Amino acid sequence: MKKLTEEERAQHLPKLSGWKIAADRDAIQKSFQFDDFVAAFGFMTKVALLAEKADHHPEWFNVYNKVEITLTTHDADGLSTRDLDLAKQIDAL
Ligand code: H2B
Repeated sequence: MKKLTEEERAQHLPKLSGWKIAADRDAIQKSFQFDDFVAAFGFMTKVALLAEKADHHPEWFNVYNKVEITLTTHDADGLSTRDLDLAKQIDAL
């Protein structure tokens, strides 16, 4: 797995809605808010199934109705196309 080049970042990252580059590492992050815990956990369950299928897993934090997701590729020590793909799939849920 290769890290995204500067050209790839410039081309693809602006197209992702709501995903921000992390301040302290080479990763993208987005916060999601739901009506309640059941809705948040239902979303996490769907993301977990996508992640397992893609063999690419999020780092995430949940409290009640809020889910914060960080995507990075550990095998590449930074952002790769796998993160872009998973971000798009998450946004399509
Ligand atoms: N998830 C993420 N986010 N980055 C990885 O590099 C990664 C992963 N690697 N899920 C996969 C699993 C790897 O460890 C397994 C062995 O395929």
